[in-house]
Amino acid sequence: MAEPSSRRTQVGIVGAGPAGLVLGRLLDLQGIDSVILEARSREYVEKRVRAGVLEQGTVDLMQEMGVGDRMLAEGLVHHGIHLRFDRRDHHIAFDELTDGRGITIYGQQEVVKDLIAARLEADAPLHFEVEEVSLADLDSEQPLIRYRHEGEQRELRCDVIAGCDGFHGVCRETVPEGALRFHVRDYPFAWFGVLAEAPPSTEELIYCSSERGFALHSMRSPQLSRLYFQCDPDEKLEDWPDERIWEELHTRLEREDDWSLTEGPLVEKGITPMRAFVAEPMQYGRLYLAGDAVHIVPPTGAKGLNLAVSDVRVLAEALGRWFEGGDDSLLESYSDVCLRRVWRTQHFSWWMTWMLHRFPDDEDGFQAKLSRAQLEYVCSSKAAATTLAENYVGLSQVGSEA
Ligand code: FAS
Ligand code: PHB
Repeated sequence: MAEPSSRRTQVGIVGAGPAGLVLGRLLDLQGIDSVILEARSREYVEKRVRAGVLEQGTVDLMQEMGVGDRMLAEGLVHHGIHLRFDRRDHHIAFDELTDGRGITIYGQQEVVKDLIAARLEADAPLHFEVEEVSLADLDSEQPLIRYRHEGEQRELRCDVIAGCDGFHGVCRETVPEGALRFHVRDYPFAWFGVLAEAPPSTEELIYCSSERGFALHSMRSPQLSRLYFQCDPDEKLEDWPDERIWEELHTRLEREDDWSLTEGPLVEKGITPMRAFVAEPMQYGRLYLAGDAVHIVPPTGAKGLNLAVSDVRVLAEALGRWFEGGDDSLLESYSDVCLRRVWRTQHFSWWMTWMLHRFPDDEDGFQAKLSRAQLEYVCSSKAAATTLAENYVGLSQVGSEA
């Protein structure tokens, strides 16, 4: 068998989702070599419909990285959200509660497209459709990535490896058994998500708690609505014809006045399980895990993508200090620094989820009463509303974060 072709780089990055691509860009801007290896095709990753909300910090970083022009032109800047219950709306005004911070609606696939374009324009290595990725020598000073690409077996020697390959990737699985601790919560429901060719029926997102369960009216553009509703985790797409989907959304999102939800052709449907997951620590030897590869948050807080970006901001700064001046202090504390924000985000996502969803095992309605009390408190107290607002737009600092 032919010898595998081998080369080396400073940082081997597995995965070209938001985590891998932002890390690659941040390293490139510091003159640090990296190679990104992605299992899927470029077309697939640029079409994958996922997150939609960018925190202020993510928006600012996109601009600092020189990839924010299309986001600024096409993204929808929002200054608040609506909480809807008892068929009435309560506006949470982010700008008034957080010295002017807001969010931008800009699909994850658009972020991915912009970052891929910048990577290819910089002529930095990004290989799609790689196969059989495996890692070795993680506790050495020259960890190794083996993979197949274009029919050829290859080896990539690195100074460090960044595991940015998502929840189902290989990197976390490569860490020897017993070296990681896992924290898991599976929620007793999922989200049924649709993308509709219909102008949004609201200027800003509507998070709705109804007797039949949670519903969310989001969007992607003035022509595209993104909608979700809470469903059983074992729901099947084939049991939901378009008519039934719209009927459920109309029922849950109903408002006491003549507001109505505009329908349109459904161009994407999917069921996303609701789970919370954290692996600790987020590093092993010369492997650093980031994004969904090491944590999953329920999407109620719109945090998944933003948390992935927060991880790699820390990692890029740590690698810069180490390659530049040999200072490995931030690399040593990478996991501790990131986990403070990870757990703050887990708490906020859990808090939003229990406040807005119906729990199937809540026979005596005790949980529903607590959720209602919390909703009413958030809608009547500036202090409570500020808690939601500052977490939703993204905290600039968490605890004693460096
Ligand atoms: P990603 O999963 O995005 O990227 C990992 C990349 O690694 C993928 O491109 C994958 O193909 C690649 N990969 C995997 N295994 C590999 C291997 N062996 N070799 C090479 N490459 C490999 N978050 C929100 O905030 N709001 C939402 O509405 C929302 N909806 C979601 C819906 C779904 C179905 C899913 C799965 C997630 C959703 N999320 C949402 C969370 C999502 O946005 C993630 O937080 C975000 O994609 C995290 O980015 P990464 O960590 O880069 O992981
Ligand atoms: C989305 O637009 O996809 C979205 C918005 C807010 C969330 C989750 C998803 O909390």
